[in-house]
Amino acid sequence: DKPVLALVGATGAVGTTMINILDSRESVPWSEIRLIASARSAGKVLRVRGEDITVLELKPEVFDGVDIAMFDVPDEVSAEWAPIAASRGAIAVDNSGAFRMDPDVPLVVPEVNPEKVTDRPKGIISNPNCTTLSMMAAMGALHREFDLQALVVASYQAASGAGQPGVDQLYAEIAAVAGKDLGVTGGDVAAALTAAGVPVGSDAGSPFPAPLALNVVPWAGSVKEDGWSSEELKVRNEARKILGIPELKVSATCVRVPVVTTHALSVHATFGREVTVDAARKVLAAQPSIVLRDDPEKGEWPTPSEAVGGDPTWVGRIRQALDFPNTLELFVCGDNLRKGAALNTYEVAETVAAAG
Ligand code: 2RA
Repeated sequence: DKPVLALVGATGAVGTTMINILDSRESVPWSEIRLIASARSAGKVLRVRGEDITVLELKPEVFDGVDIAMFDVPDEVSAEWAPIAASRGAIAVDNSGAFRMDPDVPLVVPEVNPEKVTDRPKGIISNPNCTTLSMMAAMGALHREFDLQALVVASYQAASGAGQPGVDQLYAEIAAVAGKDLGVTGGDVAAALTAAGVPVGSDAGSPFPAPLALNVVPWAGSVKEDGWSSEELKVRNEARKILGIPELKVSATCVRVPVVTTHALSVHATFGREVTVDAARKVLAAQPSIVLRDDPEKGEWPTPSEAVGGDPTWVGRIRQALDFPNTLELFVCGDNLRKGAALNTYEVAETVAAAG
């Protein structure tokens, strides 16, 4: 019999993208798709693959008969409910941060470590953070060929990484400054936002600690030791776990930019084996989930606005670092709601289903 799939968090930003992905699949391996959300959203009717489905309230019984339950909910909701789903016999594929670094929970990117889906003692599989995930297909392919040793990464993260509130905030900020001549300096954006009644800073209720319109903010996530952000540590720890290189040297700086959706990363990658730009291009071009867009003379490189809404990771600006042997510079763009979240979660669910 075909398995039963559940989607927990069906009405959120990632849940909505998940339904788009289900709709766009030519065929699906599920006998039933169950939509689950908090009491507030329960009872809503959503159309999935041409069928109206009523959203069920998150309760232990809704997992009865479910084979695979995808979770797109906050960390604390996953921490409580993924084990409940597992205790009811479902395999939970969780997109929160609750279990990613748990040694008994695999952290899976199907292009990199699909074999890990069967190694799940807790009945839970984790999906990586969207920032890490945006570069994993590319780095996994390059690692297989050239033996990755070190990564220095700067992210350019979109507002929707902070969910629907992040999207709403960026649009409100853009509306507040649009059509205004703030002068050659760009003026005092914070003052312009405050004057327009748009909150500035976390204390005022913005998902961002500083104005994002006409600005970049070198911060994402929460404060960790020694000045690091949680987001930067996730890039390091998750990259090591997914690639299976516990000693991988990683240093990241995570930056929020005024882009609605699609994270970009500037990557400085050092390899143990000799690598050339041509060899790297060949490896990347052979990956079905990667679009190579790398012809600077023709003005071709990846940008978030081209990558958004699609499944592939876009890679370009591949250069041999001038002063670092066996080191490449590259620029990667990936839709943080699709491959960065919903798509990878769904691909993990498909991989679990295919593994039986
Ligand atoms: C962000 N990576 O972009 C986070 C979301 N998971 O804020």
